[in-house]
Amino acid sequence: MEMKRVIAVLDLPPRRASQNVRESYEAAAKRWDADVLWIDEHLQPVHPFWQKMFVCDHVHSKVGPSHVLQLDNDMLIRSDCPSPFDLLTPKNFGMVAERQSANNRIDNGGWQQRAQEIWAKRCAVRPAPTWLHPNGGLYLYGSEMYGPMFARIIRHLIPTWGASDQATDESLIVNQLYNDHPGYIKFLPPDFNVSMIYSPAWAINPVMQSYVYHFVGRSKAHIDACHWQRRLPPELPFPGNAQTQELIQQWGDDPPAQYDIGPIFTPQLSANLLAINPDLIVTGQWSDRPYRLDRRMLSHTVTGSSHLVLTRFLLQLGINARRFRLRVKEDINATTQLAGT
Ligand SMILES: [Mn+2]
Repeated sequence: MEMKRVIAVLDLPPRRASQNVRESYEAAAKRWDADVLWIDEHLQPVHPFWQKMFVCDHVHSKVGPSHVLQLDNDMLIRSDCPSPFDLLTPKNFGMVAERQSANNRIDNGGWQQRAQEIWAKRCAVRPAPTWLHPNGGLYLYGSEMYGPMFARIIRHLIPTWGASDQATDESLIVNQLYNDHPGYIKFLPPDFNVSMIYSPAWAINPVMQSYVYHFVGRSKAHIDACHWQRRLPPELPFPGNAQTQELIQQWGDDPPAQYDIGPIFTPQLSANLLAINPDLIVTGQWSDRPYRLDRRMLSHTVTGSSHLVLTRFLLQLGINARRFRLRVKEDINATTQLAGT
């Protein structure tokens, strides 16, 4: 028999989940053959970061051995999001990397390193490598395999006086995982937990451009306005882009695997196409030779600022830039290079 699948959500006052969050989780559970367990009473009289460590055992004792998707209550799941339960077995511990913004440090230092080292010292374990730091909104694990690991984390509660600083749950979990089950840490695609604090342009747009949004910190203000249900035809993050409308008409139910936008300028067309076609690869052409450039690039050529157009274009695609391929045209005689193929 297949193991039970449970979406477990700590939903504590005073910050209960809003209506659209509830509906999007319930709809996802239905599609994924899972149950949602809303935990609306405190599991222990400790900080909510520490209560996250008690969720595994709570689910196990209420439901039995389960494949658990532990979610924060400030996320939205788009109605076409595939099942993360199908991507990993219950023996794996699945999470999404905290590292999500090219404007932040992407080396192995920074506050994550400091946080993991401080918690490692407090708990007398080895600190996990910085780049393993997860975004704490989503964890996917089997309750049987990881119950004992969470129990070992909970043993640190009293000796550390229940400290709740330094990315508490993320650091505690990643350090313990690294010490106990290093071979079982698996990263889900970033689509499964896109931090809205690192994607401010996505946060204020009501049309979701990926599968799971996490409204961290200040970005929570935008959660109520966000549309998790896809419509027919699909809503566009940039509805004013006529070229997208034409392509949607043309493609119908059968979009191509790849589409070329020609010279890179503004991101609206690419952003639209990538947002509504989760498997589409978009290609585009770039050159820093003035005579190869789109006419709209004239002022950037004159002012020597053409690099800003490319940088901005890629940044605005967010994590969907993974599905963008840059064609670089060096000059008239050079062969077209298609990166990644
Ligand atoms: Mn959260």
